[in-house]
Amino acid sequence: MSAVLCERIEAIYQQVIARNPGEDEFHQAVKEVLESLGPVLVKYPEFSEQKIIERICEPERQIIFRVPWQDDRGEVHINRGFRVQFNSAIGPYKGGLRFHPSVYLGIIKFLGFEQVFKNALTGMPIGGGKGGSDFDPKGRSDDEVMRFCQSFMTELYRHLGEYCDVPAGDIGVGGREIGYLFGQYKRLTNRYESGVLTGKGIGWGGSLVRKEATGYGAVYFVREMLKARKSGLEGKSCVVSGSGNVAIYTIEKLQQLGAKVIACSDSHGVVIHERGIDLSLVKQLKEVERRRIADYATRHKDARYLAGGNIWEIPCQVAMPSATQNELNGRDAVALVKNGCIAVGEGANMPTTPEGVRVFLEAKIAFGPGKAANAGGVATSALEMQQNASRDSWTFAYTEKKLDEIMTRIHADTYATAEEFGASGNYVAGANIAGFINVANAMVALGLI
Ligand code: NDP
Ligand code: 2IT
Repeated sequence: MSAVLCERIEAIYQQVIARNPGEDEFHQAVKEVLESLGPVLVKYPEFSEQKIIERICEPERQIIFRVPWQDDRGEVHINRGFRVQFNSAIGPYKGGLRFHPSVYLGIIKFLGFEQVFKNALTGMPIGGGKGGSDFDPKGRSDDEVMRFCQSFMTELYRHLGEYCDVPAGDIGVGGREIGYLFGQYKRLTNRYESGVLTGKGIGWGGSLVRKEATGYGAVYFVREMLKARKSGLEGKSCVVSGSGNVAIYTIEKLQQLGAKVIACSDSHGVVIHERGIDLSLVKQLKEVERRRIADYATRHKDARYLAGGNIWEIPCQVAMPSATQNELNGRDAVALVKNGCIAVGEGANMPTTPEGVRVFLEAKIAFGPGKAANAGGVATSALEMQQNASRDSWTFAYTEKKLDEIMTRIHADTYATAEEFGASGNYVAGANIAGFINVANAMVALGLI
């Protein structure tokens, strides 16, 4: 890359920092993509002329709103709601909603930015967006969660639509929340508009495999990375961080493909079970009882629980960070590589810090970045939209096969793109470049809008 080009990209990055002060996660996500784009600008000068990078870093629309609600004792609470409609060049805005106390604009913007490229990689006609709230669902009753969701949707509904913006779940938003949100949307609009939300229940417009899709898809991506290295998942020891939606179905598919998962976690600690994680117990604790993972060890006497423990210190061959952003740092990456880890697949969004990513790339282990590895969730959301549009519903086997084909193709595309742009084996570069080119071409074609 020429010095002039480097300077130009650095200047764009500095402008992003200046225009979006204090939004560290957003800066981090932008930097990682911009670092890959030098060779793209050399090949496609029209992207520079049209200022595509500058435009892609600026969301098309950002909505911030008050969400008042009452708890079961009648006390009034005020939360903040967000929806960042980042880019609609290739389809309606599409991306999840996150309910977690750590949510602020910088988190939603980093997630929305990632979503733009991830969605483009799926090959489906979906633009990028993300939303959520600093509401903490932990310890709240179903009634409280319902009242919150109804209040949240009472403002958000006017910005949504199957041809405009289609939210889904993310941290703290699963089937229960999507139900309450869809119910309120339906009531406010007097329309049974199934395609306005994805992750719906089976029986009211949902798709089979959507619940499993992110985790299953991440495992398919790792399977493909290992295949490219003439290896496979059979018999591999794995650790999976988190114990939410993505982690649970990552563990399920790893086990189905003959791997052995020895540890998982939640925000309080890590559970280690050398003879293999008992997934039905994790599902019971997390999906049914909504309890802490610590309870796992009280029910299995040969399992160990480490309060506040670090899951990345456990020796394994495959690591799948599936909890949250920046949960795996440079030191953790060094420990994993030293202990013999050969593959990392990011089920979560941006779980590895930039130092961690550098360690993995330098060690030349198979590293699948979230944009590519966790795209199975949103891809299956797009399959749900297809079923809604055609008023059809597909079988589990048919839908899962489509998911597998999509993940296999994303792997092939990111691998080939990395090769083409002189970054052989680097899926970070491959994913950033392939996703960017798809969106940038559409933006050029649509003119200056
Ligand atoms: P869930 O809410 O179902 O589960 C989240 C899990 O991560 C829980 O075990 C939670 O522990 C843990 N976690 C969350 N925040 C933190 C934190 N700050 N520190 C430590 N642990 C934390 O969410 P999902 O499984 O849906 O999402 C997990 C990740 O996957 C996120 O990064 C999300 O953006 C990403 N993702 C999700 C997709 C989806 O379809 N759901 C699609 C693509 C990516 P605890 O219960 O203790 O908080
Ligand atoms: O990060 C993600 O891709 C998601 N949370 C899923 C988004 C979606 O619209 O299914």
